[in-house]
Amino acid sequence: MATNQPLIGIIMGSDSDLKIMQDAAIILKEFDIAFELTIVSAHRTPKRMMEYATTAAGRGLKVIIAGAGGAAHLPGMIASLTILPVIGVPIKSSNSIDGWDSVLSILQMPNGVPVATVALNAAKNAGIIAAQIIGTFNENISAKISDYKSQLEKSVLDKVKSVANEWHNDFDKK
Ligand code: RP5
Repeated sequence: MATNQPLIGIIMGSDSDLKIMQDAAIILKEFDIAFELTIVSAHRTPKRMMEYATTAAGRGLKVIIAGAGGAAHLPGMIASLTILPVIGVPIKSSNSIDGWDSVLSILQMPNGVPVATVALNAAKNAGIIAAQIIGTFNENISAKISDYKSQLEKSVLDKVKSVANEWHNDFDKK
């Protein structure tokens, strides 16, 4: 990408979330999209959370990816404080009972304050959605997403071939 200005903010409630949230960063690097990554805790640093959310759009961010576990209030509170789209990543963390607590805390937002919630621990998918949003106004990025999807398709079709070679399947004889 031509600019180093971060377009996506990746935030998480604790450094213990990083092993999951780094997947968002890795895929954004693959797409060559500038991002910033930091810890913002809704419960332990509420003033920092307020400042982060209320300055995000003005600092040039276009999307925020927020991950948290357990009583996972960070994505929803960030969404309440900014006009930017917020993608929530529920994390099965040390204080999470089984992951459902994180999923429901992030998913069940009230009308008017949505958080686009991905699957449990699915930070990679959060990164892909964020890239797709950037791709709506950046042709360079949308071309990269298109290539990524073609690669996904090819990798499955390669597996189809190898399965067909080993196992009889009329569907693949055409
Ligand atoms: C949440 O509590 C964080 O997002 C993290 O998932 C969880 C546990 O945090 P630590 O106790 O590991 O710092 O707020």
